[in-house]
Amino acid sequence: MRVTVEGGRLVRIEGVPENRATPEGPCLKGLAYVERAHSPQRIVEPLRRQPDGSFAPTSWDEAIETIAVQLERLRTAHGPQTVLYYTGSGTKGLLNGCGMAFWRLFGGCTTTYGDLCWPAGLEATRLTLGANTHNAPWDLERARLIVLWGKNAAETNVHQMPHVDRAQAAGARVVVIDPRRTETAERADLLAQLRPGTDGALALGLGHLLVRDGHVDQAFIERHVKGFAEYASAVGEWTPERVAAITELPVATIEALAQLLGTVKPMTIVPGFGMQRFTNSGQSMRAMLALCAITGNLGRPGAGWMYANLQTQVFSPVKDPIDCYPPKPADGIVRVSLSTARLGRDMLATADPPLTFAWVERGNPIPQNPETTKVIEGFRRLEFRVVVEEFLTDTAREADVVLPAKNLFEQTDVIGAYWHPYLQLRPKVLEPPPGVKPETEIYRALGHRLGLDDGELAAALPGPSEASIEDWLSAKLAPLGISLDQLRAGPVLSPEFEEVAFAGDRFPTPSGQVELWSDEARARWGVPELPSWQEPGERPERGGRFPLHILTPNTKNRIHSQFGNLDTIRRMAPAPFVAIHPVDARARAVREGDLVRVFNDRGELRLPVRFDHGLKPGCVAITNGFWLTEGAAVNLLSQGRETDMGHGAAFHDNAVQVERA
Ligand SMILES: Nc1nc2c(c(=O)[nH]1)N[C@H]1C(S)=C(S)[C@@H](COP(=O)(O)OP(=O)(O)OC[C@H]3O[C@@H](n4cnc5c(=O)[nH]c(N)nc54)[C@H](O)[C@@H]3O)O[C@H]1N2
Ligand SMILES: Nc1nc2c(c(=O)[nH]1)N[C@H]1C(S)=C(S)[C@@H](COP(=O)(O)OP(=O)(O)OC[C@H]3O[C@@H](n4cnc5c(=O)[nH]c(N)nc54)[C@H](O)[C@@H]3O)O[C@H]1N2
Ligand SMILES: [Mo]
Repeated sequence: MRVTVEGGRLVRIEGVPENRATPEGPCLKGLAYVERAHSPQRIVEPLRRQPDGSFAPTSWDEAIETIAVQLERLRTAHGPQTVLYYTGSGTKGLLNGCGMAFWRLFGGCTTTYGDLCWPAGLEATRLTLGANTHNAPWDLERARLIVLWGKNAAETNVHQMPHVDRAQAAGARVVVIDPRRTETAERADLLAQLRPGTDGALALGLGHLLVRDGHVDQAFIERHVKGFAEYASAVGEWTPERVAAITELPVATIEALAQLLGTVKPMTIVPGFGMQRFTNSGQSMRAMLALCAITGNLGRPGAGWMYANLQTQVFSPVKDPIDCYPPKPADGIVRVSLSTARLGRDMLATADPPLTFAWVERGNPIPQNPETTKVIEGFRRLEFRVVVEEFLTDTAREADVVLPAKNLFEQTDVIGAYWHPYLQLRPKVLEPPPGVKPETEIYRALGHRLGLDDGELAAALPGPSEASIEDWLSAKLAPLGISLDQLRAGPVLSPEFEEVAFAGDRFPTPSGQVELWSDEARARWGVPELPSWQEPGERPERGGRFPLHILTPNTKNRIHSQFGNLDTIRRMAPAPFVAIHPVDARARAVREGDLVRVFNDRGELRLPVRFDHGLKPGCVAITNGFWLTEGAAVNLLSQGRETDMGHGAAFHDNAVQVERA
């Protein structure tokens, strides 16, 4: 982003054409930072909870003193691992991730493993291809067939759409596979609205047809694919008729899809994150990935699997998935023992030592993690809670002390990406409001008060000056051969950047081949060595108590629980609603605009209905990220359940009923 500051205020945000992936500039949310940076709702001083439950401003000295007294008391009583250090996916960055260094100096802490976002797909990809990397974003323009599978790029990856458009203008076909008719689907030549959670079955059925019709790349398979013979025999039972019955897609649609996949090359599959939020989704992603392998659509321009690009995650543990798995080799300091997907339940069950203190930073776990009720219970059970936040979120409202957070314009950092291959400098362009300190300064102040070793503290965290921060960043970047001066000049391609991933057909798996057969899948996750499909854990039953499938996708108007509080966004998306197909509404005597209860045994939401003729009947949809205070925290309905691999969260394995309120 190129930002213009006038008189200490942000006045304009534009694109940076040097970043070839995002030249058009920001979406609505990016533009809304003009409002957000100076929002009157921002927390601009520490807040202390009062006996009556309200918050009152307090000084930094008092806030640090209060927190330090609690930390010392609870560490003495239970040891340092009584502290839960929880971070989410709010602003990321090389420096922004420095908190763990503080907690190590404190003596240790407890933290989470897994992730809310993408791990089932990451692990499926790693098992199959050996690494999570993909062709350059703009390479998509060379595809002749683009399959947007459970991905709504028009809302969640807006910068991908110009590449899709240009490919399409050059004659490419576009397929969308999604239970909802999304904005992305408006571009599609073919939309397959399958039953949620059945993607694995569809993929195995497509494999069946590709093998049956000889639409496979024998030369590629012989040299580079492990387990094809076993796979070809396993897909034998996945006939179009059986797959149609499972997916609720017409046989003709399945045949048409297979015809496209088998005959149009090069093909890129762009799988999203939505379809890997099920208990069966790692295996489903492996089944989908097999389609690239058997058609030879890997390691070629315009071809491949565009899921996640970790090329720029040069300083994140996600690079090494082993890091995200429990049990972590015990270093006696950090206990990595809570499943992010089961945060509430695991907080309540933790013993030896029990959790008594939480520090939350860059995340809003109460509405965003599964099973909101349990997460609230987990937080309320603690003796003391600190939340570092820009706004009074649902999680901040549970705190004993809220510390104000700087925003991304107020401290220099280096950032990577999920999808594009650039590392970028994010220089400080605004002074934080007078009462706001960046996390580094919060930790330094707390460290001094706790009597942590000055030298160690100084080695772990930079000082407040720009020079100190730049030295710190430079030291971290040096091993990568990147300098701050280079980054100052503009976006820098990651040293790991490849225009075409897996070019030369080198796959860093144990066998060096694409592994349709993976011994590690069985050994690590207890799933079959070959891709397979089984029903998701929670299946809506027609005629049962909870017959509807609830989807909680992302929206162009927010990033998860962020931005919804701004006027700019409110104008576009004033209030939450539940989308329902008129057929399902009529069966419940519900009219457009009626207030309904959306509920299951875990919770209930009361929302107005909006008809959506483009939704697959049997599904309802509420975008995730609304706050409890807005009455639409969707995770009141979900259960803390992990995906079959990678310790992701199976948000979409979730059945509900809808009734007039
Ligand atoms: N505007 C905006 N952009 C974002 C975000 C945001 O909050 N707002 N969040 C960012 C983050 S952290 C993430 S993880 C990504 C996520 O972005 P996406 O990958 O697009 O993920 P979702 O929106 O969760 O789901 C995408 C689609 O999957 C569909 N879907 C649900 N269940 C199934 C299924 O069983 N099968 C199939 N085939 N499709 C299914 C949903 O209907 C939805 O349209 O977006 C990123 N970009
Ligand atoms: N039901 C359902 N639930 C979902 C999903 C879904 O599809 N369905 N999607 C999941 C996914 S993919 C994700 S990634 C998660 C996201 O969930 P979270 O990781 O909790 O992320 P956000 O909701 O974006 O909240 C981030 C918070 O960090 C704060 N913040 C931003 N920058 C900073 C900073 O520099 N310092 C500090 N201290 N705070 C900062 C913001 O104000 C914001 O309140 O939600 C997950 N939850
Ligand atoms: Mo995410």
